[in-house]
Amino acid sequence: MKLILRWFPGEDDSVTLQQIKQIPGISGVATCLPKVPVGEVWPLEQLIALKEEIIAAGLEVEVIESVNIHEDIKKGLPTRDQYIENYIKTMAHLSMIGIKCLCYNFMPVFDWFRSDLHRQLPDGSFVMSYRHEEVLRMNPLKMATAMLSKSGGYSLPGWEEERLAAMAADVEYYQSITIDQYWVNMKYFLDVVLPYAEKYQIKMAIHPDDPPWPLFGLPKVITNAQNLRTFFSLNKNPSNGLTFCTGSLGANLENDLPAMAREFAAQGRVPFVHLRNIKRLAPQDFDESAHPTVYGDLDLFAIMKALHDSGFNGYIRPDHGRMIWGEKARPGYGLYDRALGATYLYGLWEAITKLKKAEEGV
Ligand code: CS2
Ligand code: MN
Repeated sequence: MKLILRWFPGEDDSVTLQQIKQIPGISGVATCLPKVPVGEVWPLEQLIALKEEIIAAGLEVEVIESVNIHEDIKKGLPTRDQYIENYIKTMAHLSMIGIKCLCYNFMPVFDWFRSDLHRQLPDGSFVMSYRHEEVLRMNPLKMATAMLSKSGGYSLPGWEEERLAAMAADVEYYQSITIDQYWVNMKYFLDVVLPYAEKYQIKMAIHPDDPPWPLFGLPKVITNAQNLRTFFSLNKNPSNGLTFCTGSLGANLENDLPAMAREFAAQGRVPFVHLRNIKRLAPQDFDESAHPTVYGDLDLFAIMKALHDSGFNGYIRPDHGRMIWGEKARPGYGLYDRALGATYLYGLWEAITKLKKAEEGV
């Protein structure tokens, strides 16, 4: 298991590599080239420079989060082939700098979203929260504008400017296609890309839909165990994997996360894990809470144990953190609470490993 942190290059992060290096147990970062427009090839020179910067700070870079998928691929338009070709070229470049895991998502139109990026709790900390009724009262564009206006000047991952312009038309388009068609579009992408992933020794790791339920008539598919089984049946290539994001999958009350972690990790389908906790206030309302089990509804210990028992040997990162100690940073991606989360996760892993060894009498 390798514990990593997400980091954004090019002065687009309040957190420095030097600070990350000082967090106990962290071996490297998950990163990206946020300025390359979605659908274009990631230039090799920029990737080499990025790697050099990270290595110089004493950290590894083996995970990319994310190379986002052009909307035409998700829509299944004839123009998708050119974007898939670009995606494969990007993968070739990533393999040249030693990337082993590529996180991406197949969420239509927009990435994760919350109704509030800055909700204060009684202890003074700020969390991101989701209230379903509030979201239903907004239209997608209003929601996007609200999200971006609260991002503190940082780019929001998955909320690229060029996507927003076409948002209304995109939402309408997806309302006109069936969920079955969406699966077909996903399979088309996987069938072309996965043989290359295997050749380049890159594990693809799809991120679940966040939140994991239908909204605005958009197709949401990476949401529960049954749909994940469908996803893996689309293409059995060993490079076809999942980013097991507890905060995303865990928002759905019916998802039994330790059981899901066990099932998919035992099949070798989990190269990457995002660990965070959520506190549910109603079936579809939640706050993103501090990482330890006691602060939320997810049993982080049981999830880690399930991964450990299943021989998990991939990358783990603490996911979104709260904003504490007066920190100003990109929503969800400050230093302090993610560092606390990382230390907690590191401790859980050490305890599980040592207890097992003791039980086995090693
Ligand atoms: C988010 C996403 O929940 C999360 O991890 O920060 O931006 C996530 O990185 C992407 O959806 C992965 O493609
Ligand atoms: Mn996540």
